[in-house]
Amino acid sequence: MAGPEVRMHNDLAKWVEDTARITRPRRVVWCDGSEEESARLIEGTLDDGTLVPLRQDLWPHCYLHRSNPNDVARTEHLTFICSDTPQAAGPTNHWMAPDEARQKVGPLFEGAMKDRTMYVVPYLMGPPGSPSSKVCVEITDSPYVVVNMRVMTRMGKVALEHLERNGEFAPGLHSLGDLDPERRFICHFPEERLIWSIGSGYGGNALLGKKCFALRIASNIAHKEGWLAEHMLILELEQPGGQKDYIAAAFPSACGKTNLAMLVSPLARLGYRVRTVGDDIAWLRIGEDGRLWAINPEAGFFGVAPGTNDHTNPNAMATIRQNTVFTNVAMTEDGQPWWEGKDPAPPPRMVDWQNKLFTGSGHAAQPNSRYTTPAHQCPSMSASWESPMGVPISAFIFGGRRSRLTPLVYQSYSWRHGVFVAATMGSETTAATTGEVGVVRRDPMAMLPFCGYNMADYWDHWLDIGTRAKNPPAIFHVNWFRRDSDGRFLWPGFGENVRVLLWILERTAGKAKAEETPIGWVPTPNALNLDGLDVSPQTMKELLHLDGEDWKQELSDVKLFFEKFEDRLPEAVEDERKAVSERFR
Ligand code: OXD
Ligand code: MN
Repeated sequence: MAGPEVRMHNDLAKWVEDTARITRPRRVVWCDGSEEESARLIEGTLDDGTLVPLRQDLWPHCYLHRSNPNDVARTEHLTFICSDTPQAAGPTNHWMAPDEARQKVGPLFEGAMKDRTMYVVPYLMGPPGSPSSKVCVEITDSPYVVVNMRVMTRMGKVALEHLERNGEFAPGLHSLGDLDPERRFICHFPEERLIWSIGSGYGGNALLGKKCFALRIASNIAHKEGWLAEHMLILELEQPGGQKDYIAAAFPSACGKTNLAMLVSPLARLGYRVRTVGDDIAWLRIGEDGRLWAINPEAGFFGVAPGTNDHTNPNAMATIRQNTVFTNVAMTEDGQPWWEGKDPAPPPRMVDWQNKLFTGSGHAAQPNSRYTTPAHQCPSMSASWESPMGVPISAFIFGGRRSRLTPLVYQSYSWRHGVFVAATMGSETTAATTGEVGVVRRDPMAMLPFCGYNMADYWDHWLDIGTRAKNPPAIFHVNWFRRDSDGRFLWPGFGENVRVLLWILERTAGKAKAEETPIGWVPTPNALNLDGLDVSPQTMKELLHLDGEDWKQELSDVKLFFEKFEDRLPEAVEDERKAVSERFR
């Protein structure tokens, strides 16, 4: 039998009925998103051990979940774009024909919810009342997913109210299945705005509003409708006198995105303050003023725990003190969550993420362990974070981990050149992806795993946005991770990154000193405000240095990368590659 099929997404009741007939749950529960419902769900998950209570006097309403050990990360090789043709998905996505997906994955849903409860979770991506917001419905058999969806999205009543108004929703069907990686599939059907996910309970594979809808499906919708769905944080930078500007930034996971979004400015006493609008996803539309206006479609943070502490991200630490679900962290003897880097020394006794006594070898917390926490609890949230029209973006920042190549910061010469810079960004891999750690992976716009259609067409769409927006953001590239010859980081990072943000903002205002180089505008050695910071002129020089030989190597790698896209590669992007190469001759 073929799996559930949805063509028109205006009949919720019918879709739910059809799905229940196929998945055969014990009962069906429609979620309203209320406090009482959440309390009831949590109680049930505490009874069956899905959630473990943490020490409630210190961590009120905080719980720990331990996933199946084989289910701890995004699984790109099992993630498919099921567009009508392979060309529509492009060479950087895994493609499965829609019919094949129906035949291969559909049957896995048959009886998958036997003896389980099927939850119907209506949710809204975007602020209530925003014309940019979208209604989705996730059907899932995981109460853990429901509890997390309530944190990450606006769930229940508010979504149904929106649905009543415009009648359209994007359906997503999720089942834990048997958690066997052999029967794990995350399928996206862009033509139907439909998602099927089976065999995983891990965040991005199971909380369907995030990567599956707000990026893979939404990037398709945005392509058709003329806007952008991006893997970007959004931050507000306030200057002395109160002027507020907004910056959106894209980095591959585990490059400090959440830390940057919640940065505590060491220059606050001078009036330079940073506030958070979003930490992971931005939806951007061209406003009447020709600028790009961004909303954060999410309502919570799904952050990586290891490395988070009072120094690296005090705002995140304050946010997660209550109403937070931790996944795959360790637990101290007295019931507190723990992960590598939380405190200078590990506690004397704890159990690791698999509930085994931690002996000191290996990791106590899984390296990709996470917290889901409500955004409104974050002390640095901007007053505009739920503004229905969004916030106007002055600059885009792209970046990755590069221990040698790229300078601390540089500015592209034009929108077109900026699209090239973003399209060719690369980063050394980390734990959030599966596979080898520490190799350079090209990750255009940090969208490699998230762009739901042909990446070359996506670049073309970016070029088109730049032509249509009369006042688009300036485009920059940063690298907080450059190392010296002994392997030490050259730049202190974290809060000090505000100094780079200030240079960026000054550049958008036509100020701040910069030097013309083959790759773009690079700050002159004393252009950054280093007041009170112990970074020597020699270090600054190293941070801004360009090595011609390294860049030639990089550009030949880029050429190879571009060849994958064959004749779909936009000419303008290829011309930019040639122009940069020419400047290095
Ligand atoms: C994330 C990711 O979880 O990008 O945000 O992996
Ligand atoms: Mn992300």
